Amino acid sequence: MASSKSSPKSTAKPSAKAAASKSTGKAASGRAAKSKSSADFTPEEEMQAYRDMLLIRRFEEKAGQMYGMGLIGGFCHLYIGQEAVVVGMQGAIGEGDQVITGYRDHGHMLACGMDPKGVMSELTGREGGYSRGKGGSMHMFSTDKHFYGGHGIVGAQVPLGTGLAFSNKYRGNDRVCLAYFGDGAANQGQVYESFNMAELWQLPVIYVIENNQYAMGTSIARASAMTNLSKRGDSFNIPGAQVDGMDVRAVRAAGEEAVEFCRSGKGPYILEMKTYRYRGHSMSDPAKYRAKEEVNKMRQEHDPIEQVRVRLLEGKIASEDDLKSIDKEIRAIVADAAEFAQSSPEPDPSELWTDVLASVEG
Ligand SMILES: Cc1ncc(C[n+]2csc(CCOP(=O)(O)OP(=O)(O)O)c2C)c(N)n1
Ligand SMILES: [Mg+2]
Repeated sequence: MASSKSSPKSTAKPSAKAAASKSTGKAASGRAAKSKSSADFTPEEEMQAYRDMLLIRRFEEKAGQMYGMGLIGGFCHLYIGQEAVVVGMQGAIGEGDQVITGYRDHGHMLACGMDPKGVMSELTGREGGYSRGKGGSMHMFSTDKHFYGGHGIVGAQVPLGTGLAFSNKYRGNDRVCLAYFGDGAANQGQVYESFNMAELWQLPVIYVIENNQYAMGTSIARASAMTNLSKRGDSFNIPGAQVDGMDVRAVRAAGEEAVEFCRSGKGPYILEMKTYRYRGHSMSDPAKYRAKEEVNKMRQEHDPIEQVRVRLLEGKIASEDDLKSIDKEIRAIVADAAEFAQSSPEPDPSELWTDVLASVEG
């Protein structure tokens, strides 16, 4: 359902206590009242964005730590640095809209409102995980939260997301699908087959390209003949925009425009989010292909969470103490998730035979 944009901009500044009481341990998915100009956030929206991005950051830091301790096996791709993209986009969509992405997916799940305990225990391969411990980092789903994975094959989620948009159109609901993929995936053939069909059939899909500048160890400049990814839909007549993906307000504003376009039946839209990942491609990547100074510069000058923190403090929306207590509260949520993920039992061997085939009703 389209988010309401008619609510007047609130001037009330929430107390840290009021803001703290909103915490559920899940990043908020639906949105309440929105500011008039979507590039501006109300104080409540700033607080919520801060909280939602911080939950993802702290969760990922903990996952990295647990991986280092041998508690998480297999692949694990952290989202640290890119938090503003999912939090901003989640603020632009409404209840029932779908999300699908690749393997760098923990942030997307938390932004969709999935339980940190269920995500963390999937990482540790335990029964309490979203795929009952059988999927791991790259294979988690929650149809309740309209999250469709979690896909390890680069670009595979793009035709699947296009299919979700097709189902929306076929069923005549007004839902929009966000199909996220990376700058590396943007060079995949299946992406362009999807673009063609989406435009031909005017499907309600937003292709959110998370351009974090690297595909494993290869920079976009080395791998792409045309680096303005927002124009990759030109030959299909799909409109696109480049967005500062480190600024949650810019992301939500661009997201709202794209959502309005798609929901009104005008077909697909491309958003290129210019973002950056602070960690290596996966936990086994020492990231020797880029200078430490490059990473430090992004962290110091463009960090998405720090930007909101400064606005909260300078606008006197929150004090240092308020922010410290939010951090403490979020660390506790993540610690609980980590504890649950280590105490949940491993799946029973009989589970090897379940969830292999799906039964289709009717
Ligand atoms: C079809 C396919 N080819 C290659 C790989 C190996 N691979 C995994 S991630 C990756 C890089 C993708 O980079 P990008 O799309 O920019 O996403 P990011 O990791 O930066 O989020 C590659 C080549 C794969 N998983 N699937
Ligand atoms: Mg990339």
